Amino acid sequence: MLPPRTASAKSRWAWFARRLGAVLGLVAIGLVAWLWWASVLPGSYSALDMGVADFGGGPGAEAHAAVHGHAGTAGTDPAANVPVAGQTSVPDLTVDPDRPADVHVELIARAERVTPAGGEPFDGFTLNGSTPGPTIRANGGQLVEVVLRNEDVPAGVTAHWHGVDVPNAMDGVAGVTQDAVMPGQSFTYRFVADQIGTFWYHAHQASHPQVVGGLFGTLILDPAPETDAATAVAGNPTAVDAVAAIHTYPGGQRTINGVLGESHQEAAPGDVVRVRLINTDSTPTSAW
Ligand SMILES: [Cu+2]
Repeated sequence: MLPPRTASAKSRWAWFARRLGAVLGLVAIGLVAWLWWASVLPGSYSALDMGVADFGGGPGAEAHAAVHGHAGTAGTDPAANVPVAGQTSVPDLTVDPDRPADVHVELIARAERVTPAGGEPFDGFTLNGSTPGPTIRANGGQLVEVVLRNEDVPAGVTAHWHGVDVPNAMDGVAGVTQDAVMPGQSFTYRFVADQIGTFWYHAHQASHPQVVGGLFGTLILDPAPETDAATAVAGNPTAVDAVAAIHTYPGGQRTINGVLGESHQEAAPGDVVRVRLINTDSTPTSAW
């Protein structure tokens, strides 16, 4: 639209100035909107795609960056895994490889149709054919060795020991402390049970679908028989030691140890009952 022909030169100039201001304002808003949009997180993200390596600024960082000059595959390319003075590579943070295992467990991860007891089937995951996976038990001071084999979980798997301080290479964080264990591969976890208590383990690769879908189990670390803690437990005998892993499977199926609804634990009057309650969901839960 043009300014009215009868308008004076001055008002014509004001008319153009107003429109120019409006156009520049729109351009500025568009630029800000584009910058905002370009800065948001990507629509998809894979933990396998490690992006640009950040070597920090500590001693040897520049040499390390030079050795691992390529981004994104540090630790996966044996030729690039060259030790640098003053630095320790995560895969080297392990327990003594020569120490024999006290507890040895094999876990086989599969993608399959799962029907929890009393529930509805869904496309989920199992460890050794069931979910939850087997309960792993060890005594304080024992070396726990778990071989995790991925039979056919397409996205790959890992095992993370929830709440347990393990050597960093054993922490099971795909893309950070190890690569995901892809179908046909295996990874051996070894750690010493230095903490006593009730823990659990779960997949830490594509964690949301995998943990919800069944890749988890419980880990019970008991006091070593000769310790004060063991004496305290012995002095207060526990007649029943029950594990209650609470988990919500797809479709909102609330379970205890993989079974829908109420679970009952028998005990005689006067018995001391220990219930190891584990919430394996990522939301708070009520228990009574
Ligand atoms: Cu966890």
